[in-house]
Amino acid sequence: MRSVLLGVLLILPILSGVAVAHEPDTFTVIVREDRHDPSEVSLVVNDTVQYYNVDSRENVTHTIGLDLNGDNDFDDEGEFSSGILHSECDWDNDTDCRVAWIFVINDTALVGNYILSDIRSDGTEIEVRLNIAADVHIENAPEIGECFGDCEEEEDEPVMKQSSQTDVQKVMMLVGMTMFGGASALLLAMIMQRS
Ligand SMILES: [Ca+2]
Ligand SMILES: [Ca+2]
Repeated sequence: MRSVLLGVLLILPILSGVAVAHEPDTFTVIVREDRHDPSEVSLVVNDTVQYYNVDSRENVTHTIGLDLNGDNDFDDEGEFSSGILHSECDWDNDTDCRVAWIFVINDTALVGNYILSDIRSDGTEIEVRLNIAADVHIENAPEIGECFGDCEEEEDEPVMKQSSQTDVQKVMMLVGMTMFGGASALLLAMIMQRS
């Protein structure tokens, strides 16, 4: 019994560790004429964030990215961007046209809190936030002992079964003896009555 309990105690933290492990999520940001919905996204490595441009003003495009040196473009060292986002595309004639930036966070080097810029083609600009955290797993789960599994159970259980069988046998014997005693007394009483 103790070993079974020990086994359960060992398994529980592992199960909860699995439960805590992160499933990749996808976050969607709607890029509007005047703002992003939402204006701040917090996610972890292996998640995806997608920025959809729904600003349908004619000839206005958006480019979202990290402008580290503030020179209003995204081509300097350590910078990244969506590329130009249109509100609609004619993919038959322009296969490179994009309405969305699907940013897969697949590198732990991206961990950090960013202030991104959305630079519009009309010269205006807003700042939005993207917070990328490390995907923290429970790494210090209890060590799996040598006796993980059923190595001890077999030693204890037969002993328990044996002792419970013995108890049943004892009870049966007691019942049998009581019945035998009762029958004997009855027989004796009948014999005495006759004589
Ligand atoms: Ca720049
Ligand atoms: Ca530059």
